[in-house]
Amino acid sequence: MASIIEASAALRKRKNLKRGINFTLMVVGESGSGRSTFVNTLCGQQVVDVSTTIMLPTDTSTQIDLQLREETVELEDDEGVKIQLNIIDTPGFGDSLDNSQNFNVISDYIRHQYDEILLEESRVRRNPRFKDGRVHCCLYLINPTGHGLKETDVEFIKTLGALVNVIPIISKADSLTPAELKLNKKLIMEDIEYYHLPIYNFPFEESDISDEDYATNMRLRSLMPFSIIGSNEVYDLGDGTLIRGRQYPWGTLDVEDPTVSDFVHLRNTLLISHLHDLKDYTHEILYERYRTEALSGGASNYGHGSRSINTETGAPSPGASGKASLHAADSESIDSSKLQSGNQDTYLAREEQIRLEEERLKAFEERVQQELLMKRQELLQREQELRDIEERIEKETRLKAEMGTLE
Ligand SMILES: Nc1nc2c(ncn2[C@@H]2O[C@H](COP(=O)(O)OP(=O)(O)OP(=O)(O)O)[C@@H](O)[C@H]2O)c(=O)[nH]1
Ligand SMILES: [Mg+2]
Repeated sequence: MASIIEASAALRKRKNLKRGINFTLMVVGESGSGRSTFVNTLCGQQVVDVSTTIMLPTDTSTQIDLQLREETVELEDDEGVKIQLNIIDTPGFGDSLDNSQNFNVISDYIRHQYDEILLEESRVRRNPRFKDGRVHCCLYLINPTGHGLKETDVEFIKTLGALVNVIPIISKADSLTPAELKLNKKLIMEDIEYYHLPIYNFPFEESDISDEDYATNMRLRSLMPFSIIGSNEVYDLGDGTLIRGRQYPWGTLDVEDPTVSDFVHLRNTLLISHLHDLKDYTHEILYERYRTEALSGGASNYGHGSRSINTETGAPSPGASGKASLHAADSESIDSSKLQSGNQDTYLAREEQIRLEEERLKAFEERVQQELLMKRQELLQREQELRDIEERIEKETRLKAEMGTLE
Protein backbone atom coordinates (compact mmCIF):
# COMPACT_ATOMS: atom_id res chain seq x y z
CA MET A 1 0.00 0.00 0.00
CA ALA A 2 2.77 2.38 1.04
CA SER A 3 4.58 1.72 -2.18
CA ILE A 4 1.53 2.79 -4.23
CA ILE A 5 1.34 6.05 -2.28
CA GLU A 6 5.04 6.64 -2.72
CA ALA A 7 4.79 5.87 -6.42
CA SER A 8 1.86 8.23 -6.91
CA ALA A 9 3.61 10.95 -4.91
CA ALA A 10 6.69 10.52 -7.09
CA LEU A 11 4.49 10.63 -10.18
CA ARG A 12 2.78 13.78 -8.99
CA LYS A 13 6.16 15.35 -8.30
CA ARG A 14 7.37 14.41 -11.77
CA LYS A 15 4.20 15.84 -13.29
CA ASN A 16 4.58 19.05 -11.29
CA LEU A 17 8.21 19.31 -12.33
CA LYS A 18 7.20 18.93 -15.95
CA ARG A 19 4.34 21.36 -15.76
CA GLY A 20 6.14 23.82 -13.52
CA ILE A 21 4.78 25.82 -10.62
CA ASN A 22 2.73 28.79 -11.63
CA PHE A 23 3.40 31.96 -9.64
CA THR A 24 2.15 35.46 -10.35
CA LEU A 25 4.03 38.44 -9.02
CA MET A 26 2.91 42.03 -9.40
CA VAL A 27 5.47 44.82 -9.08
CA VAL A 28 4.08 48.23 -8.18
CA GLY A 29 6.10 51.41 -7.79
CA GLU A 30 6.33 54.94 -9.09
CA SER A 31 7.93 55.61 -12.47
CA GLY A 32 11.66 55.17 -12.24
CA SER A 33 11.51 53.42 -8.87
CA GLY A 34 13.47 50.51 -10.31
CA ARG A 35 10.70 47.99 -11.13
CA SER A 36 12.16 46.81 -14.43
CA THR A 37 15.68 46.59 -13.03
CA PHE A 38 14.40 44.55 -10.08
CA VAL A 39 12.56 42.12 -12.38
CA ASN A 40 15.70 41.61 -14.46
CA THR A 41 17.78 41.13 -11.31
CA LEU A 42 15.28 38.65 -9.84
CA CYS A 43 15.19 36.58 -13.03
CA GLY A 44 18.92 36.94 -13.74
CA GLN A 45 18.10 37.92 -17.32
CA GLN A 46 16.80 40.83 -19.35
CA VAL A 47 13.05 40.26 -19.06
CA VAL A 48 11.90 43.86 -19.22
CA ASP A 49 13.35 46.66 -21.26
CA VAL A 50 14.62 49.26 -18.80
CA SER A 51 14.08 52.23 -21.06
CA THR A 52 10.49 51.39 -21.97
CA THR A 53 8.89 54.35 -23.59
CA ILE A 54 5.18 54.13 -23.09
CA MET A 55 3.31 54.89 -26.29
CA LEU A 56 0.30 56.94 -25.47
CA PRO A 57 -2.52 57.31 -27.95
CA THR A 58 -2.53 60.66 -29.71
CA ASP A 59 -6.10 61.24 -28.62
CA THR A 60 -5.58 62.57 -25.09
CA SER A 61 -9.16 61.88 -24.09
CA THR A 62 -8.36 58.16 -24.14
CA GLN A 63 -5.08 58.57 -22.26
CA ILE A 64 -4.68 56.10 -19.44
CA ASP A 65 -2.18 56.66 -16.66
CA LEU A 66 -1.48 53.13 -15.66
CA GLN A 67 -0.91 50.01 -17.69
CA LEU A 68 -0.63 46.43 -16.55
CA ARG A 69 2.01 44.59 -18.56
CA GLU A 70 2.46 40.88 -18.22
CA GLU A 71 5.61 38.92 -18.97
CA THR A 72 6.11 35.21 -18.39
CA VAL A 73 9.52 33.78 -17.61
CA GLU A 74 10.38 30.16 -17.00
CA LEU A 75 12.88 29.73 -14.21
CA GLU A 76 14.49 26.49 -13.09
CA ASP A 77 16.03 25.87 -9.68
CA ASP A 78 19.04 23.67 -8.85
CA GLU A 79 16.82 20.61 -8.44
CA GLY A 80 15.23 21.06 -11.84
CA VAL A 81 11.93 22.41 -10.49
CA LYS A 82 10.45 24.79 -13.01
CA ILE A 83 8.63 27.97 -12.06
CA GLN A 84 6.37 29.70 -14.56
CA LEU A 85 6.79 33.20 -13.24
CA ASN A 86 4.16 35.63 -14.47
CA ILE A 87 5.26 39.16 -13.79
CA ILE A 88 2.81 42.02 -13.92
CA ASP A 89 4.56 45.35 -14.28
CA THR A 90 2.68 48.58 -13.65
CA PRO A 91 4.20 51.35 -15.80
CA GLY A 92 2.61 54.74 -15.21
CA PHE A 93 1.77 54.10 -11.57
CA GLY A 94 1.90 57.19 -9.40
CA ASP A 95 2.24 59.58 -12.35
CA SER A 96 -1.15 61.21 -11.92
CA LEU A 97 -2.16 63.69 -9.26
CA ASP A 98 -5.02 61.50 -8.10
CA ASN A 99 -3.78 57.96 -7.59
CA SER A 100 -7.13 56.46 -6.60
CA GLN A 101 -7.85 55.61 -10.26
CA ASN A 102 -4.58 53.68 -10.38
CA PHE A 103 -5.55 51.80 -7.24
CA ASN A 104 -8.88 50.90 -8.86
CA VAL A 105 -7.19 49.57 -11.99
CA ILE A 106 -5.03 47.28 -9.86
CA SER A 107 -7.75 46.15 -7.46
CA ASP A 108 -10.18 45.57 -10.36
CA TYR A 109 -7.60 43.34 -12.01
CA ILE A 110 -7.09 41.32 -8.82
CA ARG A 111 -10.84 40.98 -8.21
CA HIS A 112 -11.40 40.04 -11.82
CA GLN A 113 -9.01 37.10 -11.37
CA TYR A 114 -10.95 36.02 -8.26
CA ASP A 115 -14.24 36.32 -10.16
CA GLU A 116 -12.85 34.09 -12.89
CA ILE A 117 -12.13 31.40 -10.29
CA LEU A 118 -15.59 31.84 -8.74
CA LEU A 119 -17.14 31.39 -12.15
CA GLU A 120 -14.99 28.38 -12.97
CA GLU A 121 -15.83 26.74 -9.62
CA SER A 122 -19.54 27.08 -10.33
CA ARG A 123 -19.38 25.50 -13.80
CA VAL A 124 -20.86 22.04 -14.20
CA ARG A 125 -18.20 21.13 -16.69
CA ARG A 126 -14.78 22.51 -15.79
CA ASN A 127 -12.51 23.89 -18.46
CA PRO A 128 -9.39 21.70 -18.42
CA ARG A 129 -7.35 24.55 -19.91
CA PHE A 130 -8.45 27.09 -17.33
CA LYS A 131 -5.55 29.31 -16.24
CA ASP A 132 -5.48 30.57 -12.66
CA GLY A 133 -4.47 34.22 -13.00
CA ARG A 134 -4.64 35.15 -9.33
CA VAL A 135 -1.89 37.47 -8.14
CA HIS A 136 0.02 35.69 -5.38
CA CYS A 137 2.18 38.57 -4.28
CA CYS A 138 2.38 42.29 -4.85
CA LEU A 139 5.73 43.94 -4.22
CA TYR A 140 5.24 47.58 -3.38
CA LEU A 141 8.38 49.59 -4.09
CA ILE A 142 8.96 52.56 -1.79
CA ASN A 143 11.39 55.23 -2.84
CA PRO A 144 14.38 55.61 -0.51
CA THR A 145 13.39 59.00 0.86
CA GLY A 146 14.40 58.31 4.45
CA HIS A 147 11.04 59.67 5.65
CA GLY A 148 8.90 56.57 6.16
CA LEU A 149 5.67 56.15 4.19
CA LYS A 150 3.94 58.81 2.11
CA GLU A 151 0.17 59.26 2.23
CA THR A 152 -0.22 57.51 -1.11
CA ASP A 153 1.84 54.51 0.15
CA VAL A 154 -0.48 54.23 3.17
CA GLU A 155 -3.56 54.43 0.94
CA PHE A 156 -2.24 51.85 -1.49
CA ILE A 157 -1.40 49.25 1.16
CA LYS A 158 -4.65 49.93 2.99
CA THR A 159 -6.68 49.45 -0.20
CA LEU A 160 -4.85 46.49 -1.70
CA GLY A 161 -3.58 44.66 1.37
CA ALA A 162 -6.92 42.98 2.05
CA LEU A 163 -7.03 41.59 -1.49
CA VAL A 164 -3.46 40.49 -2.15
CA ASN A 165 -0.25 39.67 -0.26
CA VAL A 166 1.50 43.05 -0.22
CA ILE A 167 5.21 43.06 0.62
CA PRO A 168 6.73 46.53 1.07
CA ILE A 169 10.19 47.04 -0.39
CA ILE A 170 12.69 49.89 -0.14
CA SER A 171 14.15 50.19 -3.62
CA LYS A 172 17.58 51.55 -4.61
CA ALA A 173 18.89 50.90 -1.11
CA ASP A 174 22.39 51.91 -2.27
CA SER A 175 21.28 55.53 -2.13
CA LEU A 176 20.98 55.34 1.67
CA THR A 177 23.82 54.85 4.17
CA PRO A 178 23.45 51.78 6.46
CA ALA A 179 22.30 54.06 9.31
CA GLU A 180 19.76 55.84 7.06
CA LEU A 181 18.46 52.51 5.78
CA LYS A 182 18.01 51.24 9.34
CA LEU A 183 16.14 54.39 10.34
CA ASN A 184 13.98 54.27 7.19
CA LYS A 185 13.02 50.66 7.88
CA LYS A 186 12.08 51.58 11.45
CA LEU A 187 9.97 54.56 10.34
CA ILE A 188 8.16 52.49 7.72
CA MET A 189 7.36 49.72 10.23
CA GLU A 190 6.11 52.32 12.69
CA ASP A 191 3.78 53.72 10.01
CA ILE A 192 2.58 50.21 9.13
CA GLU A 193 1.73 49.55 12.78
CA TYR A 194 0.21 52.99 13.36
CA TYR A 195 -2.14 52.74 10.38
CA HIS A 196 -2.73 48.97 10.88
CA LEU A 197 -1.67 48.32 7.30
CA PRO A 198 -2.41 44.77 6.15
CA ILE A 199 0.95 43.64 4.76
CA TYR A 200 2.07 40.03 4.28
CA ASN A 201 3.90 39.47 7.53
CA PHE A 202 4.85 35.78 7.24
CA PRO A 203 1.82 34.44 9.09
CA PHE A 204 1.84 30.90 10.51
CA GLU A 205 -0.18 28.58 12.72
CA GLU A 206 1.52 28.20 16.11
CA SER A 207 0.52 24.55 16.34
CA ASP A 208 1.66 23.66 12.88
CA ILE A 209 5.15 25.08 12.42
CA SER A 210 8.58 23.52 12.81
CA ASP A 211 11.24 25.28 14.91
CA GLU A 212 13.25 25.87 11.76
CA ASP A 213 10.36 27.50 9.88
CA TYR A 214 9.47 29.54 12.94
CA ALA A 215 13.03 30.90 13.11
CA THR A 216 12.98 31.68 9.34
CA ASN A 217 9.68 33.55 9.59
CA MET A 218 10.86 35.55 12.60
CA ARG A 219 14.07 36.44 10.82
CA LEU A 220 12.17 37.56 7.71
CA ARG A 221 9.77 39.62 9.83
CA SER A 222 12.73 41.38 11.41
CA LEU A 223 14.04 42.35 7.96
CA MET A 224 10.78 44.03 6.87
CA PRO A 225 10.54 46.13 4.80
CA PHE A 226 13.10 44.37 2.59
CA SER A 227 15.66 46.59 0.94
CA ILE A 228 16.83 45.88 -2.60
CA ILE A 229 19.52 46.98 -5.01
CA GLY A 230 19.06 46.11 -8.66
CA SER A 231 21.25 46.11 -11.73
CA ASN A 232 20.99 45.34 -15.41
CA GLU A 233 24.72 44.81 -15.83
CA VAL A 234 26.96 41.82 -15.24
CA TYR A 235 30.68 42.46 -14.52
CA ASP A 236 33.77 40.29 -14.61
CA LEU A 237 35.76 40.73 -11.40
CA GLY A 238 38.94 40.06 -13.31
CA ASP A 239 39.33 36.42 -12.29
CA GLY A 240 36.49 35.19 -14.46
CA THR A 241 33.91 35.58 -11.67
CA LEU A 242 30.77 37.22 -13.01
CA ILE A 243 28.62 39.32 -10.72
CA ARG A 244 25.47 41.31 -11.31
CA GLY A 245 26.40 44.62 -9.83
CA ARG A 246 26.56 48.37 -9.88
CA GLN A 247 29.79 50.15 -10.68
CA TYR A 248 30.78 53.30 -8.80
CA PRO A 249 33.98 55.37 -8.99
CA TRP A 250 35.09 53.66 -5.75
CA GLY A 251 34.28 50.09 -6.70
CA THR A 252 31.71 47.54 -7.79
CA LEU A 253 28.80 46.49 -5.62
CA ASP A 254 27.41 42.95 -5.88
CA VAL A 255 23.60 43.12 -5.71
CA GLU A 256 23.61 39.64 -4.15
CA ASP A 257 25.79 40.76 -1.24
CA PRO A 258 23.54 40.22 1.82
CA THR A 259 25.43 42.84 3.81
CA VAL A 260 24.26 45.69 1.57
CA SER A 261 20.64 44.75 0.83
CA ASP A 262 18.00 42.07 1.46
CA PHE A 263 17.71 41.20 -2.24
CA VAL A 264 18.87 37.59 -1.76
CA HIS A 265 16.47 37.07 1.17
CA LEU A 266 13.63 38.44 -0.94
CA ARG A 267 14.51 36.23 -3.92
CA ASN A 268 14.69 33.14 -1.69
CA THR A 269 11.41 34.08 -0.04
CA LEU A 270 9.57 34.53 -3.32
CA LEU A 271 10.99 31.70 -5.36
CA ILE A 272 11.92 29.10 -2.75
CA SER A 273 10.90 29.28 0.90
CA HIS A 274 7.52 31.06 0.71
CA LEU A 275 6.36 30.43 -2.85
CA HIS A 276 3.80 27.86 -1.67
CA ASP A 277 2.91 29.82 1.47
CA LEU A 278 2.08 32.88 -0.62
CA LYS A 279 -0.03 30.77 -2.98
CA ASP A 280 -1.79 29.02 -0.10
CA TYR A 281 -2.50 32.28 1.72
CA THR A 282 -3.94 33.72 -1.49
CA HIS A 283 -6.22 30.74 -1.97
CA GLU A 284 -7.18 29.87 1.60
CA ILE A 285 -7.48 33.31 3.17
CA LEU A 286 -7.67 36.13 0.62
CA TYR A 287 -9.71 34.39 -2.07
CA GLU A 288 -11.86 32.61 0.52
CA ARG A 289 -12.72 35.93 2.16
CA TYR A 290 -13.55 37.46 -1.22
CA ARG A 291 -15.65 34.43 -2.14
CA THR A 292 -17.61 34.42 1.14
CA GLU A 293 -18.40 38.10 0.77
CA ALA A 294 -19.31 37.81 -2.88
CA LEU A 295 -21.66 34.90 -2.25
CA SER A 296 -23.27 36.42 0.83
CA GLY A 297 -23.98 39.66 -0.99
CA GLY A 298 -21.28 41.56 0.90
CA ALA A 299 -19.53 42.31 -2.34
CA SER A 300 -21.95 45.22 -2.80
CA ASN A 301 -19.25 47.04 -0.86
CA TYR A 302 -16.87 46.49 -3.73
CA GLY A 303 -17.74 49.66 -5.60
CA HIS A 304 -15.04 51.75 -7.22
CA GLY A 305 -13.13 53.28 -4.36
CA SER A 306 -16.15 53.02 -2.08
CA ARG A 307 -15.12 49.83 -0.34
CA SER A 308 -14.61 50.12 3.39
CA ILE A 309 -11.75 48.28 4.99
CA ASN A 310 -11.46 47.40 8.63
CA THR A 311 -8.10 48.97 9.46
CA GLU A 312 -7.84 46.92 12.66
CA THR A 313 -7.62 43.59 10.87
CA GLY A 314 -7.19 44.68 7.30
CA ALA A 315 -10.34 42.73 6.54
CA PRO A 316 -13.03 44.18 4.32
CA SER A 317 -16.06 45.05 6.46
CA PRO A 318 -19.03 42.89 5.53
CA GLY A 319 -21.95 44.78 4.05
CA ALA A 320 -25.20 45.14 5.98
CA SER A 321 -26.93 42.76 3.60
CA GLY A 322 -24.19 40.18 4.13
CA LYS A 323 -24.80 40.34 7.87
CA ALA A 324 -28.57 39.97 7.38
CA SER A 325 -28.25 36.77 5.40
CA LEU A 326 -25.71 35.29 7.81
CA HIS A 327 -27.91 36.03 10.81
CA ALA A 328 -30.91 34.42 9.13
CA ALA A 329 -28.91 31.27 8.55
CA ASP A 330 -27.57 31.21 12.12
CA SER A 331 -30.88 31.76 13.87
CA GLU A 332 -32.61 28.64 15.25
CA SER A 333 -36.28 29.68 14.93
CA ILE A 334 -36.63 31.65 11.78
CA ASP A 335 -39.42 34.19 11.53
CA SER A 336 -40.76 33.85 7.95
CA SER A 337 -41.37 37.59 7.45
CA LYS A 338 -37.78 38.27 8.54
CA LEU A 339 -36.60 35.53 6.26
CA GLN A 340 -38.51 37.08 3.38
CA SER A 341 -37.05 40.49 3.99
CA GLY A 342 -33.63 38.83 4.47
CA ASN A 343 -34.05 37.05 1.14
CA GLN A 344 -35.17 40.30 -0.45
CA ASP A 345 -32.07 42.02 0.93
CA THR A 346 -29.83 39.27 -0.34
CA TYR A 347 -31.59 39.31 -3.70
CA LEU A 348 -31.17 43.08 -4.02
CA ALA A 349 -27.57 42.83 -2.84
CA ARG A 350 -26.90 40.18 -5.50
CA GLU A 351 -28.51 42.36 -8.17
CA GLU A 352 -26.35 45.25 -7.06
CA GLN A 353 -23.35 42.98 -7.03
CA ILE A 354 -24.05 41.81 -10.59
CA ARG A 355 -24.49 45.42 -11.70
CA LEU A 356 -21.16 46.41 -10.15
CA GLU A 357 -19.49 43.37 -11.62
CA GLU A 358 -20.83 44.28 -15.06
CA GLU A 359 -19.51 47.80 -14.62
CA ARG A 360 -16.12 46.50 -13.61
CA LEU A 361 -15.97 44.09 -16.52
CA LYS A 362 -16.90 46.89 -18.90
CA ALA A 363 -14.15 49.13 -17.52
CA PHE A 364 -11.75 46.21 -17.74
CA GLU A 365 -12.71 45.53 -21.35
CA GLU A 366 -12.25 49.19 -22.24
CA ARG A 367 -8.77 49.17 -20.74
CA VAL A 368 -7.85 46.01 -22.65
CA GLN A 369 -9.08 47.67 -25.84
CA GLN A 370 -6.96 50.74 -25.16
CA GLU A 371 -3.92 48.62 -24.46
CA LEU A 372 -4.54 46.74 -27.69
CA LEU A 373 -4.69 50.04 -29.51
CA MET A 374 -1.38 51.11 -28.01
CA LYS A 375 0.24 47.76 -28.78
CA ARG A 376 -0.98 48.09 -32.37
CA GLN A 377 0.52 51.57 -32.61
CA GLU A 378 3.79 50.27 -31.19
CA LEU A 379 3.77 47.48 -33.77
CA LEU A 380 3.07 49.92 -36.60
CA GLN A 381 5.96 52.09 -35.48
CA ARG A 382 8.30 49.08 -35.27
CA GLU A 383 7.21 48.03 -38.78
CA GLN A 384 7.94 51.51 -40.06
CA GLU A 385 11.37 51.45 -38.41
CA LEU A 386 12.06 48.08 -40.02
CA ARG A 387 11.00 49.41 -43.43
CA ASP A 388 13.30 52.43 -42.97
CA ILE A 389 16.23 50.16 -42.14
CA GLU A 390 15.51 47.93 -45.15
CA GLU A 391 15.31 50.97 -47.41
CA ARG A 392 18.60 52.29 -46.06
CA ILE A 393 20.34 48.95 -46.55
CA GLU A 394 18.93 48.69 -50.06
CA LYS A 395 20.14 52.21 -50.86
CA GLU A 396 23.60 51.50 -49.47
CA THR A 397 23.86 48.23 -51.42
CA ARG A 398 22.78 50.02 -54.62
CA LEU A 399 25.32 52.78 -54.00
CA LYS A 400 28.09 50.27 -53.41
CA ALA A 401 27.16 48.38 -56.58
CA GLU A 402 27.19 51.64 -58.58
CA MET A 403 30.57 52.59 -57.12
CA GLY A 404 31.82 49.10 -58.07
CA THR A 405 30.75 49.49 -61.70
CA LEU A 406 32.34 52.99 -61.84
CA GLU A 407 35.66 51.54 -60.69
N1 LIG B 1 21.21 53.52 -7.63
C1 LIG B 1 20.31 52.66 -8.08
N2 LIG B 1 19.69 52.88 -9.23
C2 LIG B 1 18.82 51.96 -9.69
C3 LIG B 1 18.50 50.78 -8.97
N3 LIG B 1 17.57 50.09 -9.68
C4 LIG B 1 17.34 50.80 -10.78
N4 LIG B 1 18.08 51.91 -10.80
C5 LIG B 1 18.12 52.95 -11.85
O1 LIG B 1 16.93 53.70 -11.81
C6 LIG B 1 16.52 54.04 -13.13
C7 LIG B 1 15.10 53.57 -13.36
O2 LIG B 1 15.10 52.16 -13.29
P1 LIG B 1 13.97 51.27 -14.01
O3 LIG B 1 14.26 49.85 -13.64
O4 LIG B 1 13.88 51.60 -15.44
O5 LIG B 1 12.69 51.81 -13.22
P2 LIG B 1 11.15 51.56 -13.56
O6 LIG B 1 10.43 51.67 -12.27
O7 LIG B 1 10.99 50.30 -14.32
O8 LIG B 1 10.84 52.81 -14.47
P3 LIG B 1 9.62 53.05 -15.52
O9 LIG B 1 9.35 51.73 -16.20
O10 LIG B 1 10.14 54.09 -16.45
O11 LIG B 1 8.48 53.51 -14.70
C8 LIG B 1 17.55 53.40 -14.07
O12 LIG B 1 18.51 54.37 -14.39
C9 LIG B 1 18.16 52.31 -13.23
O13 LIG B 1 19.48 52.01 -13.60
C10 LIG B 1 19.17 50.57 -7.72
O14 LIG B 1 18.95 49.60 -7.03
N5 LIG B 1 20.05 51.55 -7.33
MG1 LIG C 1 10.17 49.95 -16.21
